[in-house]
Amino acid sequence: MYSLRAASRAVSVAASAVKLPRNALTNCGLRALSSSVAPMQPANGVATTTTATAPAANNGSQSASAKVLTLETMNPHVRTMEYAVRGAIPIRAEELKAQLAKQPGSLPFKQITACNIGNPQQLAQKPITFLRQVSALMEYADLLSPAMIETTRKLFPADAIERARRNLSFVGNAAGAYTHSLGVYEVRQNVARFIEQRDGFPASPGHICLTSGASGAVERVLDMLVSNPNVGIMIPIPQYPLYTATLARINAQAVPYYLQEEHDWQLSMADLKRALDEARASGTDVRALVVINPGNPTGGCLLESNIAEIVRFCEDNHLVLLADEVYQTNIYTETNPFVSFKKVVSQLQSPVELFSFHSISKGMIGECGRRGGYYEAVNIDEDIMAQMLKLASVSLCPNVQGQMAVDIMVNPPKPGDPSYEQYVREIDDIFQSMKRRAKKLAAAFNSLPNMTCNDAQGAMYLFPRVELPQAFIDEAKAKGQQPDSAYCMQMLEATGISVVPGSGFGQVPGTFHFRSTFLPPEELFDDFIDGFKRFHTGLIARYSPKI
Ligand code: DCS
Repeated sequence: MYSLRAASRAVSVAASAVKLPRNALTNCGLRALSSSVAPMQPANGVATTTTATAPAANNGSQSASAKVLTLETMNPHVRTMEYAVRGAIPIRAEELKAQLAKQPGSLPFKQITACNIGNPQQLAQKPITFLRQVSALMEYADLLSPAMIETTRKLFPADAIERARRNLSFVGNAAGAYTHSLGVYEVRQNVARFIEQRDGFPASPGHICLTSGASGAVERVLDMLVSNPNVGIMIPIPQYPLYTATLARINAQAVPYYLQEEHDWQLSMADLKRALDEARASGTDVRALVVINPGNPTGGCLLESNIAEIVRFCEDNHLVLLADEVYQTNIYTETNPFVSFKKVVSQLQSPVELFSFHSISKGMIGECGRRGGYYEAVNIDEDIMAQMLKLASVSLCPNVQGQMAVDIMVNPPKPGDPSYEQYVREIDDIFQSMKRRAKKLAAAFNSLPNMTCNDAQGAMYLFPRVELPQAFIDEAKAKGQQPDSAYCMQMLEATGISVVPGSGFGQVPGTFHFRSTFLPPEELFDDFIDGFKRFHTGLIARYSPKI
């Protein structure tokens, strides 16, 4: 079994054993976050020596008990990968959670507050009723049979019943069967209509591919782009570590550009140019630019004028544009409304090759575990589209319930439908609550000594900057720990709050951040903030020079 301790060990070994793709990344503080806080430990209770297991039949010259698959023999690119969102701190949080379950009262807090991941339903966000009604009916289609339909009508609104019937007809009345590898055609048609209505420009189902979450979509596009280890992909710093992890796994170069913390994490064209020029001058074959808008972990939302500059930049510099737009409905600012890259590319009639990504995990839908998402391919060569279909077909199809949730996200109940009002109310309640929580947490962070935080214009996270006292930094370094990781680990041990150190996303060297979601339930928010404040002010007081 894959124990927590083994997982923790894997993270720390990965972190300490290998380098990230290019030194540039270590220059932006994106490196081993976990080795510093989860030093390799013997696995208690787990047989670690091969003598403990029965020797396998082996006619080779190796010792009979030697494993074929070891840290030394495994794929080094997988070993290199790091993914801090589920790194050493969340792994320790799982251990503490298990301890609390076994021995309540044994820790200075009552529960673990998982602010390390944008996983709203884990923190008690209610699922959207219509989505679950349709899913339930599709899962147990007997409820739609003549024998049961009268009872079903008493429990489900007519439009949910109708939608389930229609969606089942798209999949041959078999929700458990494989679909087309690009996803159900009718769902892709609805995605195309949604994009057309959002942007005012045509979209085609033939250019849409449904995927198991946006993660699958991003990985597939990166797989297509990277043909040799010298290929570079420009990524923002700070970034969502799916990008660095995937680039490490497929052995490509991450070319970092910096977002500007002092300007609400906006993207600087000057820094894009600097990063591209430097990478190309050093021989890297830079092929694509990733933009995350709204930003993770920053929450920054790009202005339309900036998006247009980015499109022109890609055109001028022969770069494919990857627009990660999974937070497109999580926008809390009036000044920076969401504008899609597809819209701007269409407005400019740009020939730039664009992939844009969306997901059911975010927004107000929050159905992370259903694994639904899509990408739209714009201006992509038809031969490449055929290759992408082949690539998709190897994984057979994205999971069906994820596809159906995409369908509801892009084609929700309409005015006049029985479920319309409830749907709109549920979405709006979640949205307003997220907006309040975003403001409240940023205000709390900004009220504290040694801490500054930009408001979240969008997404689900805050990325505050912490001025760690020199004595704390020195102490962490003396123990071989990264200071931001040590800070986050101490926060977890003192409060049960699990966040991710800034080094997991990348940050300007010498600065320290952490990422926290603002997803804890509103009724627990004051306690959550109080716990954090006590921890932070206590730590700052303990380590600051006494005057
Ligand atoms: N892109 C961005 C910017 C994300 O933040 C995430 C998930 C994804 C893609 C992938 O999402 P799905 O595969 O679920 O569609 N964000 C992770 C995070 O930082 N917290 O939660 C998950």
